[in-house]
Amino acid sequence: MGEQRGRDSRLIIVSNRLPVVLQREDKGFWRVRSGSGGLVTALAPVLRNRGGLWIGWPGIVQGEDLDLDELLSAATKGSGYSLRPVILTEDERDKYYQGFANEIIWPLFHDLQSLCNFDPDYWFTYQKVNRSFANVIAENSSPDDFIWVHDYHLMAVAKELRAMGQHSRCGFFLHIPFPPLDIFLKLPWRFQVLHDLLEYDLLGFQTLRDRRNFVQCVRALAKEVRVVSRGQMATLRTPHREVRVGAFPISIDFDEFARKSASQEVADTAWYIHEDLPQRKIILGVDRLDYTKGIPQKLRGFRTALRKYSDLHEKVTLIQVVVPSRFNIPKYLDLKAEIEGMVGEINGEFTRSGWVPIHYIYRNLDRRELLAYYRTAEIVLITPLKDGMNLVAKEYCASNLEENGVVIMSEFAGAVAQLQKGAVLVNPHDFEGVGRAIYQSLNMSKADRKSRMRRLRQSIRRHDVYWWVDSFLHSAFAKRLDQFPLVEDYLPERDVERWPFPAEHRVATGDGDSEAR
Ligand code: ADQ
Repeated sequence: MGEQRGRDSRLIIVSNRLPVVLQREDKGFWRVRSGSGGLVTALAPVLRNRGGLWIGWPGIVQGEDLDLDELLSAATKGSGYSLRPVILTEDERDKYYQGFANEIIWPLFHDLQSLCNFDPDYWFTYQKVNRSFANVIAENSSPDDFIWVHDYHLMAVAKELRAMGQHSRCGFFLHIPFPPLDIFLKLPWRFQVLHDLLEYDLLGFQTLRDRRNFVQCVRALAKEVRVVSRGQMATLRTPHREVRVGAFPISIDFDEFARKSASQEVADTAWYIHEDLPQRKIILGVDRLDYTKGIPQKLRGFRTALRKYSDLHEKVTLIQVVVPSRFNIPKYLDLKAEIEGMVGEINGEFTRSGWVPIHYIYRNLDRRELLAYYRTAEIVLITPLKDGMNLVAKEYCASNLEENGVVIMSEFAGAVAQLQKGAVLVNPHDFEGVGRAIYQSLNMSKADRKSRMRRLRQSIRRHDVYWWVDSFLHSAFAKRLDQFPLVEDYLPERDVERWPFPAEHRVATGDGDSEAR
């Protein structure tokens, strides 16, 4: 079907957030910078020069005094694609984003149903906002375009588009896990959500486990659907359409990470980090502040290692980076307090003159610093209770140019399906096991570390983000990324380095100083 479409059909990416963060500064200036997080990291390279469109919420609510169109077009000038905003009211943001997405679907799909707040108002607003997204898509697309919707915030967009009489090809990728039937059944709107998803032409999941969970829910809740499974893909025949369902493990731009990690500025920063911690082996944790990431469990595992193996004292340092996230939700603030309390306790128990066992960093790191930590660390410790994929594991491997690092990873991260042969696997609830894995990894032979890391790097290099995009587009639309039109006058090579945006842009609003434009 894709082949019959016009050659100029564009790729339209739709996600809750646009890949930018807007910040109000002094004197009424607004500042735009590129967003962080797994989705942006993965999709950033994809639209770079394909002339497509990215539709999403810019993160501010209705009523702000700014010229959004001007700001967004300045931000993407020369990037080869454009951004279209979906504006939310404060009430919509609270109930759709913080409510339905982050207080219902996020915990439920990570098997934490006891944390869900099943407020019916959230569901009502979720549908309304999905309709607003569908409206913006309908206004800005033609029937030949390919619409690729991302993540759990937007499960009902295809249904809304169909209701408007729009029949463009629509694919959907879920970045988080899909839960097993007995957990999905807890959702008060389980029939609607499942049927909404069946309005897409392709549904992509991170792992075969997620795909299997989804198909099991369809078998149980949508009896009218016929399931035909064939290898990696399943086909679901509903009374109206054929829906393909597949597993597409998301990845990173491996070569880009490897190249940037090899740069002199990253090497220099890495050298300073080690210089400040002489004779120490560094264990690194990098996680968004989130209860799914298992940060307290990681700290308990580390404490167990220090209690049990006294020869680690004064020889290891855990550098735990926590990226601020969702701080408007009380549970996240509680988690922050819990983590900081534990760091304090562990440091209080073990610190000696010249040795502090945990270095805790609570802020966004810039790319150079992040890569320097990846390059410096002997071990990366990743302990989510459940995770769609986990890109940090892949980024660490891509940056480990010396091929001597060790990945300790939770059995419950989606990345395990791909990385299990090279990583040291742990159950994050088993503190003794985590402690043991730390000890064994620190004592692993050089040859063992090298052969494991080689295997990991080969697999991630082969299945990088471009492979992910191509596999998805091919399954959804019978297209490869390079079949979308190339934009001739996109960024010169030197500016691509600084993608997504050539520089930070500031646009004045009101009477502010406009020279900074
Ligand atoms: P996240 O839950 O955000 O993503 P993850 O996959 O670990 O989780 O990605 C985090 C991203 O943030 C990484 O790309 C990392 O480089 C970046 N980052 C981490 N620390 C940072 C820091 N201190 N400063 C700046 N950037 C930082 C969701 C799902 C995951 C899934 C991804 C992609 O929860 O399971 O892997 O989407 O699908």
